[in-house]
Amino acid sequence: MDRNVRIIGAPMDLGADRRGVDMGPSAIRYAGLAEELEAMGTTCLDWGDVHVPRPEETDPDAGAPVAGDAKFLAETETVCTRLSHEVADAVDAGDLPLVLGGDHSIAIGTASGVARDESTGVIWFDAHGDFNTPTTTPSGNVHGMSLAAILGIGEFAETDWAPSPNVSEENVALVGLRDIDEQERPAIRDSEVSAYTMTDIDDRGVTEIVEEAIGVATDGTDGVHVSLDLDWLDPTEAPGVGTPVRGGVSYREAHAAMELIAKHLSQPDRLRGFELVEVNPILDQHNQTAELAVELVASAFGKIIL
Ligand code: B3U
Ligand code: MN
Ligand code: MN
Repeated sequence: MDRNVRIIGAPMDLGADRRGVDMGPSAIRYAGLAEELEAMGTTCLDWGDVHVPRPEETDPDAGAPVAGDAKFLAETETVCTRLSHEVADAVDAGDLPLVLGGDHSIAIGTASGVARDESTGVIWFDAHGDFNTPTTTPSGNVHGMSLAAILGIGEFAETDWAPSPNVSEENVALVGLRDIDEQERPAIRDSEVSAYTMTDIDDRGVTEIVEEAIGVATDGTDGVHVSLDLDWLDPTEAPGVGTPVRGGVSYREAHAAMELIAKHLSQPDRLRGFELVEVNPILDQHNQTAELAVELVASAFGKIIL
C-alpha cells in the first residue's frame, strides 16, 4: 500500500438490536491493526473515533424523520454526516480511509465521504442484502437498510444526507448473500445491482465471483469502496457478529477474495475506501473475529506471503 492509511473508528450501535458492536473499533485496534499494517511497510494514522451518542442520551419518542420504521434515524444522520466529513478529508489528503464499525448503518456515512467527488463502485461483502427501507424492514434496524439508503431507494430518496449520487446501482456488487427478507428479494431483483449468493460461490468458486464483482465496481468508475460485514464469513470463523448466519465463506475463501482486491485494485490505485463492520466483541471468542478482520485487511492491502 503506497498511500497512508487513515483509521477512523465509528463505534455505532444504534442501527442494530444487540449492544456490543460499539466496541468493535477497540477490539480491532487491540487485535493489532496498526502494527500489522506498519509491518507491511504501510504508514498508519489513527484519527480516533467519531462521536456516537449513547441510546440513553437520545429521545426514543422523537420519531423517525421519514415514514415507516427506522430506529434512531435522526442520530444515524448525525453520526453519518460526521463520518462522511472525516472520510472525505482523508480522501482529499490522498490517504486511504479505513473505517472501523460499529454496525453497518455507518456505511451510509463512509460511502458518502468516499464518493463525495468521484464516481465510485461498491463491493458489499455480506450475508445480508441491507436493502430494506423504513417501510419494508422487519426489524426497524438501519443496519439492514444501509445499502438502500446509499442508493436512495424508497423513503431514503426524500432525504438529502443518505443517498450517495456518485454511486450507481450498476456499479454495486453484493457478494455472499444467504439471508434475504421477503420484501428485500424483489427490491434487489428489480434493481441494477449485481447480487451474488453463496450458491453462486458454490457453483463458480470465489475467485470467479469476486473477479466479476470487481469488474462491476470498476466499470466506468473512478474508484472502488469495499464494505466488509464480518457476518459474510461462516460463524465458525467469525462468531463475534450480531447476526451470524450459517453457510458463509471459509477462512481461505475470504483471504482469496481479499487478495483479489489487492491484485486488481492496487495498480493503478483504484481502492478509495475500506470498512470493517459488525464486529461484536461481547459475542466473540478471544477476539477471534477482530483478529480475523485485521488479517483480511492486510490481505486486501497487499500482504505478501513470500
Ligand atoms: N435483514 C434483517 C437482518 C439483518 C440485516 N443486516 C443484519 N441483520 N446484520 C434486517 O433487520 O433488516
Ligand atoms: Mn450488513
Ligand atoms: Mn450482515
